[in-house]
Amino acid sequence: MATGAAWAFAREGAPRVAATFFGDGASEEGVFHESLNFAALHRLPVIFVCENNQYALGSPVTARQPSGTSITGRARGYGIRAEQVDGNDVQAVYEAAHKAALHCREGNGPYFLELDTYRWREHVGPHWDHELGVRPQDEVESCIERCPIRRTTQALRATDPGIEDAVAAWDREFRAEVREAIALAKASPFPRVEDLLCGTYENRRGSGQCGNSPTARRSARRRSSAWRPIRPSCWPARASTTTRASTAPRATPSRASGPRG
Ligand SMILES: Cc1ncc(C[n+]2csc(CCOP(=O)(O)OP(=O)(O)O)c2C)c(N)n1
Ligand SMILES: [Mg+2]
Repeated sequence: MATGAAWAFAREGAPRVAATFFGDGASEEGVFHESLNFAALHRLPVIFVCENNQYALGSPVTARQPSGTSITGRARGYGIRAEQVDGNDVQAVYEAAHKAALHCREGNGPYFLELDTYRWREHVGPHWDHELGVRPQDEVESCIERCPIRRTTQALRATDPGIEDAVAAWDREFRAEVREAIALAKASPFPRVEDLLCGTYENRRGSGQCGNSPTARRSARRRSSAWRPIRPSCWPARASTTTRASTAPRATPSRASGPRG
């Protein structure tokens, strides 16, 4: 999508840069290579940011990619300027991102950043997974030592000892924000099946409305002539389909069957 957006910027001569963020596992998808090739060929203003947290689900990068190779190296193979950065060093990431944006704005084509970091917990959810044998506990502990928030806080303290009050205020503010987000999520209803494709296809009006609103219904009618999204079998049948399908029970999303990734 970012490559497409960058193509549009380039065609329209817009002074804009697209950026896309994805994992080390995502870099093994075919579309990754297609996008890099296309962006390099057309010198598109797009920054590819790979957050390499060393795992895809519970599978380490060393078990998935040949030794002696790197994701940055693969990007360079397409002739793209690419840099591997300590992703847990906020200042280094800032400087690399600045350089990447400048490179794109000056019409030099795409830029690739591989940010080395680490995922402390399981792929989806709040639990530790080293007890399940996914990875060794000492690996997790040594990576926690590199916590980017702690490192940045220490760096700020070193330059300005008077920053302590501000740090404590940020801590309170962010913890309150997370608590509120959790409370809001728990109090919210599950999304409706009708909203499954919300945001998947272009909403020409850009209203951002989903589901069963008059605007969404109008835009769905307009879309239906141009796009034919695959209807998942759990969807309620359309009135015009066969008797068997139209009497099929309507699927109700539940926690157990909700999307996991
Ligand atoms: C196109 C596609 N292929 C496969 C999956 C299944 N899947 C979900 S997450 C995941 C691993 C992603 O790894 P990574 O990009 O490193 O993300 P992380 O696990 O670090 O969050 C896979 C294979 C998917 N959701 N979509
Ligand atoms: Mg990953």
